[in-house]
Amino acid sequence: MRTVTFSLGICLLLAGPARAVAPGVTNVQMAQRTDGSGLVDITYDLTDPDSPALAVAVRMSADGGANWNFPVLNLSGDQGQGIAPGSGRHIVWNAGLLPQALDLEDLRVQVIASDTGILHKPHSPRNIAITDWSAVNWSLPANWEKYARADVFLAMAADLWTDAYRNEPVIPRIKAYNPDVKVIGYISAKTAKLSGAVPGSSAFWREWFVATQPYWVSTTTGDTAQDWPGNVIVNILEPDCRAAMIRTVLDFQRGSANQLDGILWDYFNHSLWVYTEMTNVTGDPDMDGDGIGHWSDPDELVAYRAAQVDLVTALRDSLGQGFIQIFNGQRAYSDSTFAGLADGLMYELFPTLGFPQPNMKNALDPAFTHNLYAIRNRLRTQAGGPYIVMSNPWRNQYGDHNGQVTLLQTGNQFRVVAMMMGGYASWNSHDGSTFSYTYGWTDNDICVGEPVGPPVYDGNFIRRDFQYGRVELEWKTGRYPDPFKYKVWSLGQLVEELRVPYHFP
Ligand SMILES: [Ca+2]
Ligand SMILES: [Ca+2]
Repeated sequence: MRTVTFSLGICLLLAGPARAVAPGVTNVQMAQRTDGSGLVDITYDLTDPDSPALAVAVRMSADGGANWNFPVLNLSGDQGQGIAPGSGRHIVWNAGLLPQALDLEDLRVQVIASDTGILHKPHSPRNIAITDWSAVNWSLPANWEKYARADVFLAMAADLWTDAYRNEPVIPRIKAYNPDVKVIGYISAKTAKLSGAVPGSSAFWREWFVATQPYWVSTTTGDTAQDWPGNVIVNILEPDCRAAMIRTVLDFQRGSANQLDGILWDYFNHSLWVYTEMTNVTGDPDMDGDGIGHWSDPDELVAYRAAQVDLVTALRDSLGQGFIQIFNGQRAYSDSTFAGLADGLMYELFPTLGFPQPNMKNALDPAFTHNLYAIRNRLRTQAGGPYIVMSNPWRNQYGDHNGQVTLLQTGNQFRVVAMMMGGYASWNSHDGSTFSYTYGWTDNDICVGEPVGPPVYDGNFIRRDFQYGRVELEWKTGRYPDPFKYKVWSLGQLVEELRVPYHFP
């Protein structure tokens, strides 16, 4: 006997910023049929005078509306894409299909409509990051709503702060859809772009170029040091250089309509990293000017690492304890003292940097010193963190014995890791371009509520239970890109499985 009890249905009108007419949802009702079918009818009225078709998603709360994280499964009818406005729209929830009986005193429902095609389905735990460093058109209202879906958004600070958007409140518009999203801006921790030499280029990179130009690093042969074509290395060993960098960040953070929640420092390694294929620069960087190249100069390396600490501390002194600082780069992956300065870490080629082979297995191995659980415990919490973001722009293609190639969603794989250790999985569009960080989204929004305990290890298996479901991981090679099989269950129903070569649903 399955019992489903409802006390209340409420509606949500998703208030959008000024634009064309936003959709309206009213008169939301939910009623269980009394014929023993286990079917539940959800009805609502949908208005939008200037949009013929809307995207409609449903959310539910089992705790009186405190959290909208109750799984929404087995819906049919007027939900999804292409729903025409009208009264008496009708969704059928086949609760009777669930393998697990429900006994809910106070289940509430929200119907959320979008006229830009975004389905605001629930995802819980809140562990979705979006990394997008491409040139996003922030004039498009559809993009405000699209990026608002993430819990953490790693944006390009220079784009949000550039002339076109400096006075346009893009971040407030994103937050009108999701006040909880953290918008983190990419900042270079060690270089300036030569493109900033041109007045009229990006306002941020222009000011950054001018402010740091007196502190460019020379090589042992007198060349201008670059770590990547078009990126000159600036001398963070110089206190005035660090001050110029911080001042530039403050200028834009305070002078822009777009106030970031934090920045991503790109990046902090134990020593400089320079792209080895670069042919137009001779010699090694020499930051302290003693004629000894960076990597052969122990004093310089010590000073370089101390300068990183000073950079982070100076920004915290300026913008406060609550301003998020996420570190990219390998130093914090293994330097626990340095990690203690960070609110979050980014693994931009997860899990291939920082974890020895088998890399994915070591990332989740409590016996490996720098495993993700240990690292998470080293980070600051004063700014709402820790935020550990796992990203990877590489495509994960599985070729089976018949030569059939399947593109796996790496974000879905990383989400399993994020669910185990309380991190953030980043999806990528995998548009095929090399090394591009672009918006991707899961093909399967998962909702299992909050974790109810730590992961449980048993041989080759790891399991973690959540309020409304569980995740189960079974090791294969432990090596990315084919480290493990997994299953995710929600209300007793299998909602996602990776069992190469199958990908379900
Ligand atoms: Ca509309
Ligand atoms: Ca030197």
